[in-house]
Amino acid sequence: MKKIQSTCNYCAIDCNLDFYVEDNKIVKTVPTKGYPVNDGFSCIKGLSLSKQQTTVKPNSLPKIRQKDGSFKEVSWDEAFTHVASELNRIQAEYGTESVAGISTGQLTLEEFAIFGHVMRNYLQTNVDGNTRLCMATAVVAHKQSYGFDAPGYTLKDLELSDTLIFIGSNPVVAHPIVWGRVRQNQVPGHKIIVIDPRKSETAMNADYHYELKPRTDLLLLYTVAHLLIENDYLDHDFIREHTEHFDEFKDFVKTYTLERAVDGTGLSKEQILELVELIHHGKRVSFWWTMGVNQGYEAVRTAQAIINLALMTGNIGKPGTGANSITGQCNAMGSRSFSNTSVFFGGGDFTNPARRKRISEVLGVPDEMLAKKPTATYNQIIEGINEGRIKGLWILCTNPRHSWTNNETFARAAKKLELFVVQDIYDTIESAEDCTVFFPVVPGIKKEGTYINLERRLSAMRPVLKREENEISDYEAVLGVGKALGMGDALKGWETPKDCFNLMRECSRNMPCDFTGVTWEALEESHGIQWPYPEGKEENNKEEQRRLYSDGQFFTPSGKAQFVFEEVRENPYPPTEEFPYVFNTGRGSVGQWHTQSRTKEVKFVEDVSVKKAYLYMNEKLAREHDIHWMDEIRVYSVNGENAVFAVKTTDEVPYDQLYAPIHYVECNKLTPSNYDPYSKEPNYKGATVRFEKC
Ligand SMILES: Nc1nc2c(c(=O)[nH]1)N[C@H]1C(S)=C(S)[C@@H](COP(=O)(O)OP(=O)(O)OC[C@H]3O[C@@H](n4cnc5c(=O)[nH]c(N)nc54)[C@H](O)[C@@H]3O)O[C@H]1N2
Ligand SMILES: Nc1nc2c(c(=O)[nH]1)N[C@H]1C(S)=C(S)[C@@H](COP(=O)(O)OP(=O)(O)OC[C@H]3O[C@@H](n4cnc5c(=O)[nH]c(N)nc54)[C@H](O)[C@@H]3O)O[C@H]1N2
Ligand code: SF4
Ligand SMILES: [Mo]
Repeated sequence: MKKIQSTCNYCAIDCNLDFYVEDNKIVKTVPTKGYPVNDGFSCIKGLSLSKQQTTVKPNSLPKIRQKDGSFKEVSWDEAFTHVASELNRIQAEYGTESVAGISTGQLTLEEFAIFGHVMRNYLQTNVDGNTRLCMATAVVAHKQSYGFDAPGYTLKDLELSDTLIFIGSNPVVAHPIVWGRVRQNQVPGHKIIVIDPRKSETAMNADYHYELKPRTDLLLLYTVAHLLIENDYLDHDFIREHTEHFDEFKDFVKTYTLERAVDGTGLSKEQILELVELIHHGKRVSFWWTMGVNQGYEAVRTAQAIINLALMTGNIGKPGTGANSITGQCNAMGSRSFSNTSVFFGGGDFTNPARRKRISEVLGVPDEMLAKKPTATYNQIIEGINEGRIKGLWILCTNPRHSWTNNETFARAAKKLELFVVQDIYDTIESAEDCTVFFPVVPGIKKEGTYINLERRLSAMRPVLKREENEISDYEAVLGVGKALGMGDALKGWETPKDCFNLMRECSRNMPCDFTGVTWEALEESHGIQWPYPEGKEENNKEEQRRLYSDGQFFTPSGKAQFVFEEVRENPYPPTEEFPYVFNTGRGSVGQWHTQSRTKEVKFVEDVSVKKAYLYMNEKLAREHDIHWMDEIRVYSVNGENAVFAVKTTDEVPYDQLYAPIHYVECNKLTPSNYDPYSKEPNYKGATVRFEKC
């Protein structure tokens, strides 16, 4: 029996697991002991990775749709030639930007890097990622406030903090290892505080739950800032030495009075004052935010309002502190700096001449071949298809027919495409229904590459199982199309994932995410390595759990963090007589993963999962409408669509909200085409609806 250590490719924790293999079958999966992230623990999804060995069809070949609508299986070479010639044809006929890609935060660093090289550099077109649906808000907030997209914390901070504040974050369900680390917190009297408009599983386990009205976080956070200032609960030295624009911020928050916040958030005066005191009395206060913050119409400013609280109280860069964005997908952190979508590989602007020169040298291609501007955003790509400007789309490792906001707009778009390549490990996903080409690729357990987790830790994915005939990886599929496009020397140095890793490593040199001290081999069987880890400075970075900003230095030109703020906006979808209920959406259970393509295969999960779309409704509201457990209702959304859901009644969701798990395609039928103005992340948790009993 062989033991192979690899990385779980579901959530952003990136647990490491030891796979025991016999006759090319996984016989046992054991969470890696001593691994600094999950140390011998994991959740059901990681433990069930082995289940995918039987469900992905062996020996499958790519398929091309024929004129009569049927599919024909072809060789990989034929498929590569077909896709390359269609990409060329469409660009020649309709213009360079008439083809686009949608990438992901769930592939390896090397896979989305090569996709970025082929599409963004060589074809000079647009590729956005499903990370737009998830982390874009945190990225923009970090860049503006810190000067680089660099979350500073390490998971150890969860154990060292005496005041942990979770805002729009439900780790009990979504990040079980984060919650496990909270449970290991030994600081006497430590307090867990949750800000969430419903009693989430995390709120149920917290010491304090502030059940504010949906979408009123920014108002609350500015008010808290105002009260901290009024009471002089500030770290003046930190503000003076390490931040800019505090005085303007101080003036700005003056109008955010307690009365205004009580009225807007629905919290009581006492609750808001209590929260202010909790922050003040904490010696090590940490703020943790996830999708309740990122997915909103004023999301970037809300994330920055959290950062502002940490800055003004000096709760940053020290053990157990920080304004900490929790990442969603296994390699969302990697995709943010290495997918070539909104920044160059390793970070830096497409318009910076020095950065262009450096990247062109490392990649060995002329400057003209490098991407010239950040990508068109996800919503612009879908709109572009629906408006007839984009005719070709290639998606990999994401299922937008289900997950995209107002998802009927994607369904319409898919039907308009002349070329629609879907690259996935299942041909049964909703997005594949209208594809013109399907690329079946192997799952994580059969491939190699690098992941970066939520605390900037690189870890190695290594093949656990050998591949069968015709089985290829995402990397090889993209490389195959690149070669068929005639990229020639532009693919020199990209031959294998390891070669690509070395290119990316060079691209990171002297950037905040510098990992030039990490080698492909050193990552294997390792404890993972957090960036930064520059070559020649390995000695300084020996500690296994490191945080950024301990010297108070940020990545802005002045080295100081920025207070960024703006007046609260009007809610685009306030509850009205016609649409009185807020349609809140999010994760349903620890076992279910997004669009369920993968976790449907796991018997332990499937056996306890509801088979049809459902939502949670307050008991009193249900009684008033004579609705009983699992009765069906039709829900009408402000976006003009409607869908049927079964009802689970509960007191954990307030009277004026419905909570729908995202694991059913009906959920995003009802979410709006509405985005944060800066990050363009969808306002997924803010639609309003009405309903009637079926
Ligand atoms: N089991 C499982 N785990 C997962 C995933 C999965 O699909 N399944 N997905 C992974 C991914 S990619 C991500 S991004 C993360 C997401 O992780 P989380 O963001 O923690 O999960 P969500 O359920 O989307 O949303 C968190 C909370 O936001 C709250 N919320 C809604 N509106 C508001 C508001 O206006 N203000 C505040 N303060 N809160 C609000 C919701 O009630 C919900 O409890 O989970 C990751 N982990
Ligand atoms: N209403 C609402 N909608 C949301 C959210 C919300 O909170 N509310 N959350 C949003 C967030 S945060 C996210 S991250 C998105 C997630 O949305 P998606 O990315 O669309 O969801 P997944 O189901 O993770 O899709 C991943 C796909 O990759 C495939 N896959 C798995 N492994 C591999 C592989 O190795 N190679 C390839 N090529 N394919 C593979 C899977 O079969 C699956 O089809 O959903 C977003 N949608
Ligand atoms: S899904 Fe997340 S918490 Fe669960 S095993 Fe995988 S990495 Fe760990
Ligand atoms: Mo996500």
